[in-house]
Order: sequence, then structure tokens, then C-alpha cells
Amino acid sequence: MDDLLQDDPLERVQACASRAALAELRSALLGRSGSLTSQLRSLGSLPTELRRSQGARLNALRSQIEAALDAREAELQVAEQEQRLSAEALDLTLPAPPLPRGGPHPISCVLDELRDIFQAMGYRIAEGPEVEDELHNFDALNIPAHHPARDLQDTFWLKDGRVLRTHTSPVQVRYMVAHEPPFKIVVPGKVYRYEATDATHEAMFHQLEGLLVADQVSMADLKGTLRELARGLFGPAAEVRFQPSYYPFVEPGADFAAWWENPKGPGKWLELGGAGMVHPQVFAAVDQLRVAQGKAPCYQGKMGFAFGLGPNRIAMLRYAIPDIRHFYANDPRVLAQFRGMGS
Ligand code: YSA
Repeated sequence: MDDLLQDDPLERVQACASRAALAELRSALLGRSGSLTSQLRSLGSLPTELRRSQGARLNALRSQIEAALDAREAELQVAEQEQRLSAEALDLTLPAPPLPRGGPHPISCVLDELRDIFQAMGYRIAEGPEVEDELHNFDALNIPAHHPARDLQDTFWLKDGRVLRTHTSPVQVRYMVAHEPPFKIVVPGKVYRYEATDATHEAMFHQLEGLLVADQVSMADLKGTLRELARGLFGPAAEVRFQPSYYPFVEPGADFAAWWENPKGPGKWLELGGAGMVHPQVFAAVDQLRVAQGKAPCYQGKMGFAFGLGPNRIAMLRYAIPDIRHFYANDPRVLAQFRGMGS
């Protein structure tokens, strides 16, 4: 009888410390050329009596070995699983790693401030799509087909003929088509222009549009409203200045600037945006769109003022940012400086 069967095979099974070692022992004992298998195979050459007694002994031994191998296998499986689980254990009482702290973007801070100033004057906030059709971005605003604002140089055109809105003014049209006056709204949002960028120009920037429509409205109302805006932004001494200007969707039109009292140096007029009295052509286009949608026309004879400004310029001044491109470069070293500045 060979060594494996001589020194107690059951003890050897018990001594196996891993499932790999156990598999090796199983094959050495019971495999095709294993010790017990060869013993059983050689029974045929023994005399009948001896074959019978040896056969019974070897078969009993095989059953014992198989049972011992299976039991040890089960033990080792449990032990291995326990070991794996304890290695993978999580300490749920450990504090979580700190999350990096964010903060509102400086443009968001200025937009929040603008919303607050206008909401205090009773304005509602309105929104519109950033992908616009020509009708709302240009035609209905009295910007005819030959107008230079439609040039490839100024506008991102989509293949289907739509545009990335070049200003927030198309929301004036959308709002008027959907609502009857009187009302007053402001529209904060992103706009896009195909521009060479520099320290004061970006291809994507923000605007805030304003529109008031009622029975009797004048340039004086517009100026009073913009003065409130300037005072909300720059303090009670702020003043507003108009300079005649041309925008196809207003008549008369003006650019407006606010006097900014610089606490650290000489004050200056800060160009904020464009404004004017809503052009009768715009009201006519809106009424046409309303009729096309089965609504009653209601803008003929109404009056309104509108304005549009760039919050980027205000944020640059407020936070002494020398280059508009810093706002959108997504550089955390720049943005981290504004943490905690929002309201
Ligand atoms: C005018 C009259 C109204 O009744 C209503 C609205 C307007 C504004 C008009 N829709 C408009 O877009 N005028 S604008 O081309 O002069 O832009 C308005 C403001 O946006 C500018 O005063 C400036 O602050 C900002 N702006 C324009 N181009 C910019 C820009 N900011 C950053 N990058 C650019 N490329």
C-alpha cells in the first residue's frame, strides 16, 4: 500500500489548510491515477477470498475519505468567506471625506441681485428658448432680412435655419403673444454671438431683458425704472443717462449708462445697455402672431418700454475682474475667489 494510504489519509484531509491543497489531495487519493483508485484497480489480480475482504475494506475507506474531503471542503469554504468578509469590512462610523465647497458664480450673484431689484418693483420673471427661430429673433422684432445683425459674422445658424438667440429680446415677442397687457417682466438668460472674443466680448454671455406694456407709458417711466435699477445696484446717489441710439424694435431708442460712484477713485458713467419705447411694428407683428394662433389681437394702441443689459459688465466692475473670459473659463482658481459672495 502506498504512503498516502499508509499514514492516516483522514488526518491528511483534516490537515489541508486551503481548498487548493484539498483539491490536490483529493486527486492524489481518488483521481484517475490516485492511490486508492490504483489499489481498487489491482484487486482483480488477488485470489477471490482476499479480493473480497480487501475490496470491502478499500470501499469503506473510500467512503470515509470522500466524506472527510467533503466536510473539510465545506469548512474551508466557510473560513475563506469569513476571511474575505473581514478584509472587506467597512467602518461605517468613520467620518466621510470632506466635499470641496462650491459657491455661486459671480454672474449668478449679479443676476440674483437684478431679479431682486425688479421683483421689488413688481416685475415677473419670464424665460424663453436659447435656440430660436428667425421669426422671433429677428422678423417680429422689426429686424428685416437685410439687417447686418443677421450676418454669419454675428449669428450662430443651425443647419435647420434656426439660430442660437443673439439677444433676450425674442422673449418679448413670445411673452406678448402668450399674454395680454398690462404686465411687466424681466428675462434673464444666455445669448450667443459669433464674435472674436476679447477682454469685454464673449461668444456666449448673459443679458437681462425688461418689458412693460400698458395703456400709457412714457420715456420718463423708463428712465425712472432704470434709475431705480441703478440705485439698487450702485447706491442712492446713482443717476441714469440716456444717449440716442438705434434699435429696430424701439422708437425712440437709447443707450443708457449709470453713474457709478467709485469708492476707491473717480466715478464714471458705466454703459449698461439699450432701451426705448416698443416699436408699433413689433406690436403689429405680435398681434399677427396672436391671430394666427386663434387669439384676439390686443396690442394696437398700447404703449410699452423695453430695455436690455449685460450683467457681465456689472459683475466685472463689482468684482474688479479685468477680463470677461475669466467668467466662463471654468478655472477653479478664479471661481474660488468668489465663494461666499452670493446672497
Ligand atoms: C435694446 C433695446 C430694447 O428695447 C431691448 C433690448 C435692447 C438690447 C439689445 N437686444 C441688444 O442686444 N443690445 S446690445 O447688442 O448692445 O447688447 C446689450 C448688452 O449686452 C451690451 O450693452 C453689453 O453689455 C452686452 N454685450 C453685447 N455683446 C456682448 C456683450 N457682453 C459680452 N460679450 C459680448 N459679445
